[in-house]
Amino acid sequence: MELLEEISGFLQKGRAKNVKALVTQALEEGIDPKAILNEGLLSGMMIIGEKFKKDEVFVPEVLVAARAMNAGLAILEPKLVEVGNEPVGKVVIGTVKGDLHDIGKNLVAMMLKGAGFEIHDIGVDTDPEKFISEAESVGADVICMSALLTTTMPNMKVVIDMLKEKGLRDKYIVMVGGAPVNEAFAKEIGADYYTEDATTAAEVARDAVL
Ligand code: B1M
Repeated sequence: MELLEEISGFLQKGRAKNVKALVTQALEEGIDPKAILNEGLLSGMMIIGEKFKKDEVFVPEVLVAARAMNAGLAILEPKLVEVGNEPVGKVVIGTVKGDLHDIGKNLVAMMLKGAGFEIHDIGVDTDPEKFISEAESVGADVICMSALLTTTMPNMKVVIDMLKEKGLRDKYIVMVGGAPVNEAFAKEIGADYYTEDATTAAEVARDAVL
Protein backbone atom coordinates (compact mmCIF):
# COMPACT_ATOMS: atom_id res chain seq x y z
CA MET A 1 0.00 0.00 0.00
CA GLU A 2 1.41 3.37 -1.08
CA LEU A 3 0.77 5.19 2.21
CA LEU A 4 2.53 2.48 4.23
CA GLU A 5 5.52 2.63 1.88
CA GLU A 6 5.63 6.39 2.41
CA ILE A 7 5.65 5.88 6.17
CA SER A 8 8.53 3.43 5.79
CA GLY A 9 10.38 5.91 3.54
CA PHE A 10 10.01 8.86 5.92
CA LEU A 11 11.02 6.67 8.86
CA GLN A 12 14.22 5.68 7.05
CA LYS A 13 14.98 9.37 6.57
CA GLY A 14 14.27 10.04 10.25
CA ARG A 15 11.46 12.47 9.47
CA ALA A 16 9.45 12.09 12.67
CA LYS A 17 6.94 14.84 11.84
CA ASN A 18 6.07 13.25 8.49
CA VAL A 19 5.85 9.81 10.09
CA LYS A 20 3.44 11.13 12.74
CA ALA A 21 1.30 12.89 10.13
CA LEU A 22 1.11 9.84 7.86
CA VAL A 23 0.41 7.40 10.69
CA THR A 24 -2.44 9.69 11.76
CA GLN A 25 -3.69 9.84 8.15
CA ALA A 26 -3.48 6.06 7.79
CA LEU A 27 -5.55 5.59 10.95
CA GLU A 28 -8.10 8.12 9.70
CA GLU A 29 -8.33 6.18 6.44
CA GLY A 30 -9.18 3.07 8.44
CA ILE A 31 -5.98 1.13 7.75
CA ASP A 32 -5.44 -1.67 10.27
CA PRO A 33 -3.05 -0.43 13.03
CA LYS A 34 -1.15 -3.74 12.85
CA ALA A 35 -0.53 -3.21 9.13
CA ILE A 36 0.70 0.33 9.86
CA LEU A 37 3.06 -1.12 12.48
CA ASN A 38 4.35 -4.05 10.42
CA GLU A 39 4.30 -2.76 6.87
CA GLY A 40 5.05 0.90 7.64
CA LEU A 41 7.13 1.39 10.78
CA LEU A 42 8.81 -2.00 11.30
CA SER A 43 9.49 -2.52 7.61
CA GLY A 44 11.28 0.87 7.51
CA MET A 45 13.29 -0.02 10.61
CA MET A 46 14.31 -3.36 9.11
CA ILE A 47 15.62 -1.64 5.99
CA ILE A 48 17.64 0.76 8.16
CA GLY A 49 18.94 -2.24 10.15
CA GLU A 50 20.17 -3.93 6.97
CA LYS A 51 21.85 -0.74 5.75
CA PHE A 52 23.48 -0.27 9.17
CA LYS A 53 24.88 -3.78 8.96
CA LYS A 54 26.40 -3.07 5.54
CA ASP A 55 27.84 0.29 6.67
CA GLU A 56 25.54 2.12 4.26
CA VAL A 57 24.13 4.23 7.11
CA PHE A 58 25.67 5.10 10.49
CA VAL A 59 24.62 5.71 14.09
CA PRO A 60 23.23 9.26 13.58
CA GLU A 61 20.92 8.12 10.76
CA VAL A 62 19.80 5.09 12.76
CA LEU A 63 19.18 7.25 15.78
CA VAL A 64 16.87 9.67 13.94
CA ALA A 65 15.08 6.73 12.32
CA ALA A 66 14.56 5.23 15.79
CA ARG A 67 13.15 8.54 17.03
CA ALA A 68 10.74 8.59 14.09
CA MET A 69 9.79 4.99 14.88
CA ASN A 70 9.04 5.82 18.53
CA ALA A 71 7.06 8.92 17.42
CA GLY A 72 4.93 6.73 15.13
CA LEU A 73 4.49 4.10 17.83
CA ALA A 74 3.19 6.74 20.26
CA ILE A 75 0.40 7.63 17.80
CA LEU A 76 -0.43 3.97 17.19
CA GLU A 77 -0.41 2.92 20.83
CA PRO A 78 -4.00 3.84 21.75
CA LYS A 79 -5.24 1.90 18.72
CA LEU A 80 -3.12 -1.17 19.39
CA VAL A 81 -3.85 -1.19 23.08
CA GLU A 82 -7.27 -1.31 24.62
CA VAL A 83 -6.82 -1.50 28.33
CA GLY A 84 -9.42 -3.02 30.65
CA ASN A 85 -10.13 -1.77 34.16
CA GLU A 86 -8.52 -4.37 36.41
CA PRO A 87 -4.87 -5.14 35.69
CA VAL A 88 -4.14 -8.86 35.31
CA GLY A 89 -0.71 -8.31 36.84
CA LYS A 90 2.19 -5.92 37.18
CA VAL A 91 5.26 -5.87 34.99
CA VAL A 92 8.62 -4.20 35.45
CA ILE A 93 10.32 -3.86 32.08
CA GLY A 94 13.64 -2.40 30.98
CA THR A 95 16.58 -2.72 28.65
CA VAL A 96 19.61 -4.11 30.47
CA LYS A 97 22.71 -2.26 31.63
CA GLY A 98 24.91 -0.89 28.84
CA ASP A 99 22.19 -1.14 26.21
CA LEU A 100 20.36 1.87 24.76
CA HIS A 101 18.03 0.08 22.33
CA ASP A 102 14.43 0.73 23.35
CA ILE A 103 12.15 0.14 20.37
CA GLY A 104 11.62 -3.59 20.98
CA LYS A 105 11.24 -2.98 24.71
CA ASN A 106 8.64 -0.28 24.03
CA LEU A 107 6.72 -2.63 21.74
CA VAL A 108 6.74 -5.40 24.32
CA ALA A 109 5.54 -2.92 26.98
CA MET A 110 2.77 -1.78 24.65
CA MET A 111 1.57 -5.32 23.92
CA LEU A 112 1.69 -6.24 27.62
CA LYS A 113 -0.38 -3.16 28.38
CA GLY A 114 -2.84 -4.31 25.74
CA ALA A 115 -2.94 -7.73 27.41
CA GLY A 116 -4.08 -6.02 30.62
CA PHE A 117 -0.84 -5.57 32.56
CA GLU A 118 0.12 -2.52 34.60
CA ILE A 119 3.48 -1.47 33.18
CA HIS A 120 6.44 -0.04 35.07
CA ASP A 121 8.96 0.88 32.40
CA ILE A 122 12.38 1.55 33.91
CA GLY A 123 13.95 2.57 30.62
CA VAL A 124 17.28 1.71 29.05
CA ASP A 125 20.80 1.10 30.40
CA THR A 126 19.21 -0.16 33.58
CA ASP A 127 21.25 -1.12 36.62
CA PRO A 128 20.58 -4.72 37.68
CA GLU A 129 19.57 -3.54 41.16
CA LYS A 130 16.90 -1.28 39.63
CA PHE A 131 14.99 -4.23 38.11
CA ILE A 132 14.79 -5.75 41.57
CA SER A 133 14.14 -2.63 43.65
CA GLU A 134 11.38 -1.54 41.26
CA ALA A 135 9.79 -5.02 41.23
CA GLU A 136 9.85 -5.08 45.02
CA SER A 137 8.47 -1.58 45.40
CA VAL A 138 5.54 -1.96 42.97
CA GLY A 139 4.76 -5.59 43.88
CA ALA A 140 5.45 -6.88 40.37
CA ASP A 141 4.51 -10.32 39.09
CA VAL A 142 6.80 -10.28 36.06
CA ILE A 143 10.27 -8.89 35.35
CA CYS A 144 10.93 -8.35 31.63
CA MET A 145 14.42 -7.73 30.27
CA SER A 146 15.35 -6.74 26.75
CA ALA A 147 18.86 -6.78 25.19
CA LEU A 148 19.91 -6.03 21.63
CA LEU A 149 23.66 -6.44 21.95
CA THR A 150 25.62 -9.65 22.39
CA THR A 151 27.80 -7.69 24.83
CA THR A 152 24.86 -6.75 27.09
CA MET A 153 22.98 -10.08 27.09
CA PRO A 154 25.04 -11.35 30.05
CA ASN A 155 23.55 -8.56 32.17
CA MET A 156 20.28 -10.50 32.15
CA LYS A 157 22.04 -13.24 34.08
CA VAL A 158 23.38 -10.66 36.54
CA VAL A 159 19.80 -9.72 37.44
CA ILE A 160 18.73 -13.36 37.79
CA ASP A 161 21.76 -14.20 39.94
CA MET A 162 21.06 -11.18 42.11
CA LEU A 163 17.46 -12.33 42.56
CA LYS A 164 18.78 -15.73 43.67
CA GLU A 165 21.25 -14.17 46.10
CA LYS A 166 18.45 -12.16 47.68
CA GLY A 167 16.21 -15.23 47.94
CA LEU A 168 13.69 -13.57 45.59
CA ARG A 169 14.04 -15.71 42.45
CA ASP A 170 10.81 -17.66 42.93
CA LYS A 171 8.80 -14.53 43.64
CA TYR A 172 8.92 -13.33 40.02
CA ILE A 173 8.31 -14.64 36.54
CA VAL A 174 11.40 -13.60 34.57
CA MET A 175 11.05 -13.06 30.82
CA VAL A 176 13.83 -12.21 28.38
CA GLY A 177 14.00 -11.25 24.73
CA GLY A 178 15.70 -9.17 22.06
CA ALA A 179 17.30 -9.95 18.71
CA PRO A 180 20.43 -11.83 19.95
CA VAL A 181 18.60 -13.72 22.72
CA ASN A 182 17.27 -17.23 22.17
CA GLU A 183 15.64 -20.12 23.99
CA ALA A 184 18.95 -21.85 24.80
CA PHE A 185 20.41 -18.68 26.30
CA ALA A 186 17.27 -18.06 28.35
CA LYS A 187 17.49 -21.60 29.73
CA GLU A 188 21.20 -21.30 30.44
CA ILE A 189 20.78 -18.13 32.52
CA GLY A 190 17.73 -19.45 34.36
CA ALA A 191 14.99 -17.22 32.90
CA ASP A 192 11.43 -18.55 32.93
CA TYR A 193 10.50 -17.57 29.39
CA TYR A 194 12.07 -16.40 26.14
CA THR A 195 9.81 -15.08 23.43
CA GLU A 196 10.77 -13.96 19.97
CA ASP A 197 8.36 -11.06 19.57
CA ALA A 198 6.21 -8.62 21.48
CA THR A 199 2.85 -10.25 20.73
CA THR A 200 4.04 -13.65 21.94
CA ALA A 201 5.59 -12.05 25.03
CA ALA A 202 2.19 -10.62 25.97
CA GLU A 203 0.43 -13.97 25.38
CA VAL A 204 3.00 -15.92 27.38
CA ALA A 205 2.96 -13.41 30.26
CA ARG A 206 -0.83 -13.57 30.44
CA ASP A 207 -0.85 -17.36 30.46
CA ALA A 208 1.86 -17.36 33.13
CA VAL A 209 0.01 -15.13 35.59
CA LEU A 210 -3.57 -16.30 35.03
CO1 B1M B 1 22.21 -0.63 17.33
N1 B1M B 1 22.83 -2.43 16.91
N2 B1M B 1 23.87 -0.16 18.08
N3 B1M B 1 21.38 1.11 17.46
N4 B1M B 1 20.74 -1.27 16.20
C1 B1M B 1 21.88 -3.41 16.37
C2 B1M B 1 21.19 -4.17 17.49
C3 B1M B 1 22.83 -4.33 15.48
C4 B1M B 1 22.30 -5.75 15.30
C5 B1M B 1 23.08 -3.63 14.13
C6 B1M B 1 24.03 -4.39 13.24
O1 B1M B 1 25.23 -4.26 13.36
N5 B1M B 1 23.54 -5.19 12.37
C7 B1M B 1 24.17 -4.25 16.29
C8 B1M B 1 24.36 -5.31 17.38
C9 B1M B 1 25.39 -6.35 17.02
C10 B1M B 1 25.57 -7.33 18.11
O2 B1M B 1 25.57 -7.07 19.28
N6 B1M B 1 25.73 -8.57 17.69
C11 B1M B 1 24.09 -2.85 16.87
C12 B1M B 1 25.20 -2.10 17.32
C13 B1M B 1 26.57 -2.73 17.08
C14 B1M B 1 25.07 -0.84 17.94
C15 B1M B 1 26.20 0.05 18.49
C16 B1M B 1 27.32 -0.67 19.27
C17 B1M B 1 26.75 0.86 17.28
C18 B1M B 1 27.91 1.77 17.59
O3 B1M B 1 27.83 2.63 18.41
N7 B1M B 1 28.98 1.51 16.87
C19 B1M B 1 25.43 1.04 19.41
C20 B1M B 1 25.28 0.52 20.84
C21 B1M B 1 24.65 1.53 21.75
C22 B1M B 1 24.26 0.91 23.07
O4 B1M B 1 23.18 0.35 23.20
N8 B1M B 1 25.14 0.99 24.06
C23 B1M B 1 24.09 1.01 18.73
C24 B1M B 1 23.24 2.12 18.74
C25 B1M B 1 21.99 2.16 18.12
C26 B1M B 1 21.14 3.42 18.07
C27 B1M B 1 21.17 4.23 19.37
C28 B1M B 1 21.63 4.27 16.93
C29 B1M B 1 19.74 2.81 17.69
C30 B1M B 1 18.81 2.53 18.91
C31 B1M B 1 17.83 3.65 19.17
C32 B1M B 1 16.70 3.21 20.05
O5 B1M B 1 16.43 2.04 20.28
N9 B1M B 1 16.01 4.23 20.55
C33 B1M B 1 20.12 1.45 17.10
C34 B1M B 1 19.24 0.66 16.31
C35 B1M B 1 17.90 1.25 15.98
C36 B1M B 1 19.61 -0.64 15.85
C37 B1M B 1 18.86 -1.56 14.84
C38 B1M B 1 19.12 -0.97 13.46
C39 B1M B 1 17.37 -1.73 15.00
C40 B1M B 1 16.93 -2.25 16.38
C41 B1M B 1 15.43 -2.14 16.49
O6 B1M B 1 14.92 -1.22 17.10
N10 B1M B 1 14.70 -3.06 15.81
C42 B1M B 1 19.59 -2.94 15.08
C43 B1M B 1 19.65 -3.81 13.84
C44 B1M B 1 18.63 -4.90 13.86
O7 B1M B 1 18.08 -5.26 14.87
N11 B1M B 1 18.44 -5.49 12.70
C45 B1M B 1 20.84 -2.54 15.77
C46 B1M B 1 13.24 -3.03 15.78
C47 B1M B 1 12.69 -3.68 17.07
C48 B1M B 1 11.18 -3.74 17.01
O8 B1M B 1 13.20 -4.99 17.12
O9 B1M B 1 14.43 -4.59 19.31
O10 B1M B 1 14.70 -6.78 18.03
P1 B1M B 1 13.85 -5.63 18.43
O11 B1M B 1 12.59 -6.18 19.23
C49 B1M B 1 11.84 -7.27 18.74
C50 B1M B 1 12.27 -8.62 19.31
O12 B1M B 1 13.67 -8.74 19.51
C51 B1M B 1 11.43 -8.77 20.54
O13 B1M B 1 10.23 -8.04 20.26
C52 B1M B 1 10.42 -7.09 19.23
C53 B1M B 1 9.48 -7.39 18.06
O14 B1M B 1 8.20 -7.65 18.39
N12 B1M B 1 11.91 -8.32 21.84
C54 B1M B 1 11.50 -8.95 22.97
C55 B1M B 1 12.70 -7.30 22.20
N13 B1M B 1 12.84 -7.24 23.53
C56 B1M B 1 12.09 -8.25 24.05
C57 B1M B 1 11.84 -8.65 25.36
C58 B1M B 1 11.00 -9.75 25.57
C59 B1M B 1 10.45 -10.43 24.50
C60 B1M B 1 10.67 -10.05 23.19
O15 B1M B 1 10.70 -10.23 26.79
C61 B1M B 1 11.04 -9.52 27.91
